Amino acid sequence: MTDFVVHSIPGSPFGRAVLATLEQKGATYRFETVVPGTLREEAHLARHPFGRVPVLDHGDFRLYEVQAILRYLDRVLPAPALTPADPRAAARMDQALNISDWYLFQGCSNIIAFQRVVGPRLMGLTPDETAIAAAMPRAHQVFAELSRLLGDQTHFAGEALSLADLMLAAQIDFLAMTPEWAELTAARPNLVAWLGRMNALPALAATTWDEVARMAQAA
Ligand SMILES: N[C@@H](CCC(=O)N[C@@H](CS)C(=O)NCC(=O)O)C(=O)O
Repeated sequence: MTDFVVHSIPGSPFGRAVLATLEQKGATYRFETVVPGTLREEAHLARHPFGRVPVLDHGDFRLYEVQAILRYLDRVLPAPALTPADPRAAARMDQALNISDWYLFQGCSNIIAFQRVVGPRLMGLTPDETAIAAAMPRAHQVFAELSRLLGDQTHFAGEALSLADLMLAAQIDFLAMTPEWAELTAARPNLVAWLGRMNALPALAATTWDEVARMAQAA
């Protein structure tokens, strides 16, 4: 019996960040599928007034917005800690989380990963090459900055895994499935090595699109 319920869509990178955090904490949870196309319907708007996923239920407490969910999980499930104790390392974690939301997702992966992976797989769409090409300068800017911030550290907030790594890995793993990945990382081998370390984590292996689709079927 678990009191964590994650409402999401298999394939959602935001949903994966939440699931990977629960896995990393060793928590048990239940996955509830939100059917794509029903996000603006009353039943889902009652969970999330902005019609997005994921939503977390913890007993009678309901929460949406991934950063809030991740920090909440790190407080109620304190081990292993996923927020550095050092204020500067914690600030780097927060910075990386916001880069993920504001610059990596918006205008970069919501275009490139959508056009290359999500649209074709979920909706049978043909990638819009013009939109992808227009997003590449932004993608290079974001990858250059992420590479600079990571430097020769093993993780974004230093030497320990943090919430930022789980969020960024969930987003960046999608871009790694696109042909643009080679160009974006050609001069940034530290990002390739970091993603390799992330994907070796059981928490990320347990939350790939296919694994989450299996969870959805089993529910
Ligand atoms: N700021 C939101 C973003 C969540 C988000 O954009 N989720 C995507 C799925 S990965 C979504 O619900 N998209 C549906 C839509 O835009 O209609 C959060 O942090 O939870």
